Amino acid sequence: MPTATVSLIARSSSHFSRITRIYAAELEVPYALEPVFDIASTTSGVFGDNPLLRVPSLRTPEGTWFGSLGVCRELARRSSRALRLVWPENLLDVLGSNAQEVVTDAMNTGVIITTSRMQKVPDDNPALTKPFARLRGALGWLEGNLEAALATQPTADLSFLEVSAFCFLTHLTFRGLGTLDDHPQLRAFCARFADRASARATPYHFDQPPVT
Ligand SMILES: N[C@@H](CCC(=O)N[C@@H](CS)C(=O)NCC(=O)O)C(=O)O
Repeated sequence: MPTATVSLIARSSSHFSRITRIYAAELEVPYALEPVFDIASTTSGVFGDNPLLRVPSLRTPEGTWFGSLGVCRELARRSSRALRLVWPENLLDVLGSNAQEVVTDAMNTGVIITTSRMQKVPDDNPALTKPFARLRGALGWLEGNLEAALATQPTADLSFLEVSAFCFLTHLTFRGLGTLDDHPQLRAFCARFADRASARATPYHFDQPPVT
């Protein structure tokens, strides 16, 4: 069993973190998970010195990589597996490019709503009207376009679009931010991706601090 030389500063309940955990599993890069228990902290040290005070970050001997995309790229460089990977900049078709934009923005919108809820802002607060409408719009658009967008991608073993879409859609129901009841295409996509060992190994849950 190879030992981990990198640490993932992340949360098991976070959709951006799950993207990186799925990449690490697919790329077979071992890592030590350093859960961030206090997501509301304003101390950057809690987030691996990420000044944005967000997860995930990847601490390596060379430095710490901030954010899911940068972390996944570094995991790919550290992997000895020759996987064919599709990154956002490889999505040259309008559908693929827009799908990545919709997924990433919707994930950020999920963070806004979740953060507001943590501050006891009710869902019917006018400040959340547009974020919820944006989520509904994203779901409707993805229902009609995600499969076609994925089909425009170059042949690959793994794409950032499919991983981030899976993490976004499954997080939506985990966090009670929305439902896929009226989105059969998206349910089918999630069921398909959920079959991967990397998805099965990274279910959402809330990290529990050690009892002292
Ligand atoms: N651009 C970043 C976004 C990371 C992000 O928003 N992470 C969320 C958790 S899913 C977070 O740290 N939320 C806490 C906060 O925004 O204060 C990425 O791609 O990793």
